[in-house]
Amino acid sequence: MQDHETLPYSLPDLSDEERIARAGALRDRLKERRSCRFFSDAPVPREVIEAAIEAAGSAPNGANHQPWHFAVVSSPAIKRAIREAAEEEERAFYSGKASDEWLQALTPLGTDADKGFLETAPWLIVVFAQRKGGIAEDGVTQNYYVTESVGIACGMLIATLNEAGLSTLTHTPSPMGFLREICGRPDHEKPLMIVVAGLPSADATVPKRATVKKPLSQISSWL
Ligand code: IYR
Repeated sequence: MQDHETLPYSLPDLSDEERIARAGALRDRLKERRSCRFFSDAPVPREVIEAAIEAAGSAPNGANHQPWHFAVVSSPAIKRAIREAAEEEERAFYSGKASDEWLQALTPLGTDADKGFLETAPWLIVVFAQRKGGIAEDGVTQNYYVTESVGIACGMLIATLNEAGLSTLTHTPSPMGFLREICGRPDHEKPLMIVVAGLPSADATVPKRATVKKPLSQISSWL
C-alpha cells in the first residue's frame, strides 16, 4: 500500500438545528428547479458554466477515474447542426418509433419533435461518459461505474446551474451517436445527455403535470 497516502479530514461542527436548516434551504432551492423547454437567447457568462462543470467534476465516481467529458457548445453553427440532427431522430421517434404507451406518457408534458431551444439557448453542455481511459484519459484503461458516476456529475451540474439562477433542460435524443461526431469526441466516449442552459423566454411555461412530485412518504422507507 505504498501509494496509499492520506490527508486529514474534518467537517465544521454545526448544531443539529443548523444542519436541518441548511438541508431544508437547499431542498427548497432545488425544488424550484423546472425542466423548461422555452429559452431566451440572452447571454449568460461563461464563468457560470465553468463553475458548474467544476462542481460536476468533483462528483463521487468509480476509482476516481472521473470518467466524464463536457463539450460546451455556444457556436451558432454547431448548435444548429445539433438541432438538425436531434430533430431528425425525434421526428422518427414521434412518428412511429416510440410505442403508444410511451407517447401517451409524454402527452401531459407536451413534448414534440421541435427542438428550437437547441439553437436559442446560449449554452449546450454535451455530456460524454468515458467507457475507458482512467485518469490519464489514455483511451485504454478500464473505467468503473461509468453511468452511475456521470449521472451523479450531471445532477451536481444541474444543481449548480439552478443555484446560479439558470434554467436547464436535460435533453436525450435517441439514438445520439451523432453528438460524438459533431463534438469531435473519440469512439470510447458515449454521449449521455445534453444539458441545455440559459434563461427562460418571457413567455416560457412549464407543464403543470411536471410540478406534481411524489411525497416523502412514497419515495422513502425507513427501516
Ligand atoms: N427524447 C424525446 C422524448 C422524451 C422522452 C422522455 I422519457 C421525456 O421525459 C421527454 C421527452 C424528446 O426530447 O422529445
